[in-house]
Amino acid sequence: MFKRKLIVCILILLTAIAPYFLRGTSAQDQEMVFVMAYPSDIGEMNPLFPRSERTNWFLIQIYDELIAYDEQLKPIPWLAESWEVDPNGKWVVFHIRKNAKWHDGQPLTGEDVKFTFEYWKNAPEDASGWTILQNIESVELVDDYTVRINLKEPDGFALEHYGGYYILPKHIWEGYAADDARWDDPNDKEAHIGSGPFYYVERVPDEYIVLKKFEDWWGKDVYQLPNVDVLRIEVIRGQAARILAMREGKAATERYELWGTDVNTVIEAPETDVITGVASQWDYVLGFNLTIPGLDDVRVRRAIAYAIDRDEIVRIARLGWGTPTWSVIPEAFYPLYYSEKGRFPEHDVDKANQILDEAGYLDVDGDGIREFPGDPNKELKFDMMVLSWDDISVDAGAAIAQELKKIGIEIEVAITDDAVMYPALYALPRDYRMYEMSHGFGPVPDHVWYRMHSANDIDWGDNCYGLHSEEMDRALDEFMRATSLEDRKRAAEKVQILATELIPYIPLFLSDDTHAIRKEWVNYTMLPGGPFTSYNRLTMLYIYNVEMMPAVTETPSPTPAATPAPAPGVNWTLVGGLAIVALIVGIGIGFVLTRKK
Ligand SMILES: [Ca+2]
Repeated sequence: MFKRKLIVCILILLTAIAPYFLRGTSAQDQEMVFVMAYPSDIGEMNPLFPRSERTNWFLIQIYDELIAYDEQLKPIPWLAESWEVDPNGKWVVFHIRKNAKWHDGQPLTGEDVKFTFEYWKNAPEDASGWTILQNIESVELVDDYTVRINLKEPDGFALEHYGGYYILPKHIWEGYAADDARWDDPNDKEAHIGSGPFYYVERVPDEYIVLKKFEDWWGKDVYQLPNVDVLRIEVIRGQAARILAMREGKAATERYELWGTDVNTVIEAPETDVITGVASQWDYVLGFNLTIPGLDDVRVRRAIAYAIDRDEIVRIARLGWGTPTWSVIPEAFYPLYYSEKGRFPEHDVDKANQILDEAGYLDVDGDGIREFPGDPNKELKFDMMVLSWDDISVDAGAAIAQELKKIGIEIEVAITDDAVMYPALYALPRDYRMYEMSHGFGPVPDHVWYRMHSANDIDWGDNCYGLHSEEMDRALDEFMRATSLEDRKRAAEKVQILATELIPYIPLFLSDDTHAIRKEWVNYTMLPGGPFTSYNRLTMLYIYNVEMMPAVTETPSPTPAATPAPAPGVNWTLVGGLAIVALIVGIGIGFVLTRKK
């Protein structure tokens, strides 16, 4: 009898002190703060008009979409717990979760979803994904939590397309214009109410943004609440400064990849690791304004395509951390849809020069720069915009200028900030000649439609080249409408072949996904595009700081990281905690056995 009481006392005592050990002494009651370093501020907050992937990554924390993606880029349930898709691509039905709430506590229903699609469709044409929405015939509320989207033309990517819009609160935005200034007001907290795993707290433009974990998030029963309590986005200009911030513990990671020169610095630093191993979503391209004399001549663009030496560019701009891309649907990212027949030409300077000679662009005065046919006063000379805070873009631009010099085309590299460059490329009327930078890939290769269909030659549309080709439009329409894999692959091949003939832009390379991260941050999710793409919703649920949370007792990630998380050193607090747990279990088993007797 006495013995049993003693055991019970020990059990109670150990149960009481075990959490203390398991949490870790220094971290007890401390909030887990995750700091993401950005090279530049988000600029806008309106979820209908994100202009950069930086903004999208901010937005996915606050707003839910109907679907998300796993490591194989397969759609997984998100705000929609299930869906049905018409085999003929003419409708998609989403079943919305019944327990979702907005950050102000209001329930989220099918009304909000229907409102979102109608509101977004009626927004100005420069709203993100606007052209896709114009294919909506009607949005039906089947019941309070079931929304059916009926389409005018078939859409083979209907699930991925309509599953990918930020769902907006009707009770806040009904009656306001989609581009109302309220959306972008950092001081108007109600204007940033979403239903996502984090809620908006504060933004000081060009400095920082603070988000906090939403304890009432619907996903707590389906996935889990984020381990992180506070998500802070910190604007830190210059990669050297961001690496320093990481080494000093002021940032956990940064938004973009490391430049080649910094990869080894980060590997060698004791505080940081490099995450790598999946294809990058960053598609570096050389793009042309097709309305500019000279660049409107496909022979000039073809000569440039031959003059490009991708291996050299990857060597110079990426110090080898890159993968040349030969098609507008690169094999490295979309192996399913890549076609050998749609490859851009191999590097061949003689062929490039021959094309220009035959087209009549000759260097009449012998100064090394070619002139226009019959016009000795007009040289083949263009400026090329590159993105100032992206060293990869800047270095690749310099390499391209060297390569084009060899074929008598003079390039002046214009190093510009995004605040100058994006409007020059995307806002009408466009004001650029050539550019070289990266665009982000998404889970499905519909970027070819956005970039090359004439329907997207609109204000802030992705067809910033001004390409108008009936043949390309037809191939792209077939590609988007195909509902069988065979049809879609056939159309994708046609698109790739046409891109090598029309050459609105030249694919250059994907940078390898090289992310710097402080070693104590573990359990991120790897999918094509890396742990911090704007369609990777899992990383910010599962990532945690091992020093603050040595033992994850909650459900671990159903989608564990593909790359092994950095191994933590021996944590004696953890060992102590686990020893106590083992002791409790042991004594408990003993207790049960004793009772049985
Ligand atoms: Ca000349």
